[in-house]
Amino acid sequence: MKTYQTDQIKNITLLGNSGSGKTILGEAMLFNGGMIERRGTIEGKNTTSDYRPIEHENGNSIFSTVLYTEFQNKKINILDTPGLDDFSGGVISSLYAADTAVLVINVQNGVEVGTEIHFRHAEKVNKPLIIAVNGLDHEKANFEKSMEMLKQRLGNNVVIIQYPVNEGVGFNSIIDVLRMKMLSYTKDGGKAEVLDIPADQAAKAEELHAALVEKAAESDESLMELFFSNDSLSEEEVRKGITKGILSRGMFPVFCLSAKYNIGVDNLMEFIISETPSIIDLPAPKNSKGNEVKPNPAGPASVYVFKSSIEEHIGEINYFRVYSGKITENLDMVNSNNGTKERLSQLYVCAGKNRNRVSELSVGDIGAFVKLKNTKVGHTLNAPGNDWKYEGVIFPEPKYRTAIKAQSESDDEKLGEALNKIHLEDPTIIIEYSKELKQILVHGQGEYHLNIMKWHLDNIYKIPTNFNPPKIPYRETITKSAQADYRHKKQSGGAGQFGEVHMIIEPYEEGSTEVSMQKIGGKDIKISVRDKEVIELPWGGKLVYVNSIVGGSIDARFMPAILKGIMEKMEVGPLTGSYARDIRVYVYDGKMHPVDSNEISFRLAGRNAFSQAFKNAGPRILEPIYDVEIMVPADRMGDVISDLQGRRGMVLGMTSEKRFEVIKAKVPLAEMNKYSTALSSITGGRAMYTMKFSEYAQVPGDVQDAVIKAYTEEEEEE
Ligand SMILES: Nc1nc2c(ncn2[C@@H]2O[C@H](COP(=O)(O)OP(=O)(O)O)[C@@H](O)[C@H]2O)c(=O)[nH]1
Ligand SMILES: [Mg+2]
Repeated sequence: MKTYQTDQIKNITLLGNSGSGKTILGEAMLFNGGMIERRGTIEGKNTTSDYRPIEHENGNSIFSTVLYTEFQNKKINILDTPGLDDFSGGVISSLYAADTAVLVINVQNGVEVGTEIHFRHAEKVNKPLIIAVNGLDHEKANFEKSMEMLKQRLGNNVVIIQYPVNEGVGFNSIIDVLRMKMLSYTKDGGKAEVLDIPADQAAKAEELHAALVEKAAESDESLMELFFSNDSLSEEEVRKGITKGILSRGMFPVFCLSAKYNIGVDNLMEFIISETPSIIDLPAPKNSKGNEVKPNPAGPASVYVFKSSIEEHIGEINYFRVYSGKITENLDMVNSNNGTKERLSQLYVCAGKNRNRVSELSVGDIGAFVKLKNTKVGHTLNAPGNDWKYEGVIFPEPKYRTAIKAQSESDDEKLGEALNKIHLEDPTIIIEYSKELKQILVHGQGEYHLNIMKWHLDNIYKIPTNFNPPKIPYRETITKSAQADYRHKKQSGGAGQFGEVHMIIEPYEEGSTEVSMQKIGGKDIKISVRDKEVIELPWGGKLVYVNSIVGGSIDARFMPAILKGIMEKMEVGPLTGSYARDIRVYVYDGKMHPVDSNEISFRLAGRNAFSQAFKNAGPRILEPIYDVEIMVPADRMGDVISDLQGRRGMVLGMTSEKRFEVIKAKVPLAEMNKYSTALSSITGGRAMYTMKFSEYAQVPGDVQDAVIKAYTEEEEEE
């Protein structure tokens, strides 16, 4: 296979709502490049991109797919993405690997939920974007309405390069106001016949041409001056302006397509080859040293793995993009994430599940390797002697969770392995083995996302599982001071046991200090701090352990045993068995026996004294609170806020951004169960949200009662 040089390579990602025709467009691009002999269809389950069993089952894309094609002796790498927001991981990593996003619009519907969401993803990473209005052959095609919606929702940088002459059934002609030509297709599509603009279209074409020229001029000062002095620009000058406009996201040009009939696709490919940015034009990525890595063919070899997958008969495949130098077969590289040496024994370029062996890849190109030992998505490989790492793909935080259990215990180990593989292929599925909750938790982007995962467990891995409600990691703490004495004594037969501990416990707050006098039950107890230990608890919060023994009533050598006893109770809180936190303990008095005192005795005395004191110290249950940020269209804001209030949420603020409102709130995790599904039904799928752990807070009294009741019932059952 031919080696393409950096200036011969363009990387695009296809974005857009589910059903807009991304996969079919990718198929047409492969066909036009001579990569495939006939175009597959969704219904025929034979497209290059949707090759996985779940995609055949569902009739749409679930994973992102790497494709490539050739056009005019240049290479276009294409990343086809899933349209549903639950699978945004594939969209985000594809945006990372691509230089330009092609936003596909279903012209029957115009701007849909997924259109807006994908547009936001591209906006977030400042990715240049062009628009392909697809499906113009459809009887319900409505280009005018789609344009109106595009301008209204995506703004005035949307500018027409093409419009359809005869949308609807029989659609075959497009006016291109950049070239000022008409593109006409036969019923087989493919290559356009380039004709003069017919008289009846001249006025409209002129008007749109003028608008395009003006927009192109805006992107460059010298073009603007030329435009003012000559009142027009040459096609070459307009193209220069468009290229600049796309690069700065000052322009989102619109093209016309029927991907199904392969109409307009050749022209779009030509435009991508000639006008969209390549790796050379885009801001260089930064390495771990904060230095820009210029796309230098003579530089040290460096690649970033943006996607991993597991394929039948082959195993793990890693897809990478070359950031510097030249990648050749049998090159020795070092994984800078874990220091492993890797030899690139086999190098491929991929179109779906089809792989072609290559011997060399240039900067900017996308390829794949197999059989690496320790390299996974997110890793960087460098020529030996270099330890660059890139900032990398930032996947969205999980926002939906469930507990999972194999139906048969004998599948437990197999389930663990399968879940690890699933995470490798889709980093937005996160597996957590919670010792605390005694559950395996699976975190993802939504209910549908996890149902698809379950489909894979059932059908591919053949492991029947059940989803269960995830438990909440509650915490326990106290709200006031309390005192307890406990004597542990066993003196019947054999060696005796004796230990007596007097302690006071109080709530610990960050920055607070020990007090010298405690008033307990009307009695003043003097405290003199001799020693203290601040323990950072592994589950969050602190325990402060204060030794204020006076007159040697307990030997210092027994203090660790008392602490051990306290910690046993901190790990299994007295209310619900949850971890306890934020408590200060003063051990201020006690008694020893000259013969019978030992560590065990003091451990038990410490544990029981602590437990008693805890119960009298106004114990409270704490629950995890999450910071939730919701982007919502203005007309649905009221509904979303009242729903949040029903979830014990506290709305902190609202701000307006370009095309939507942003609500910030704090919501208990216990109330966020199935939120993605609920939000979607309130807003017709038009909202997006993120959630992130914020802090622990006390639960209201009625919730506390309910939680304790549920815990007690569960304990009784066991
Ligand atoms: N009429 C018509 N149907 C199309 C066109 N492009 C795609 N489709 C159909 O729309 C459906 C969804 O297409 P697909 O490529 O899977 O959309 P994706 O979800 O964006 O990848 C399929 O049934 C396609 O056959 C088009 O240009 N015209
Ligand atoms: Mg698709």
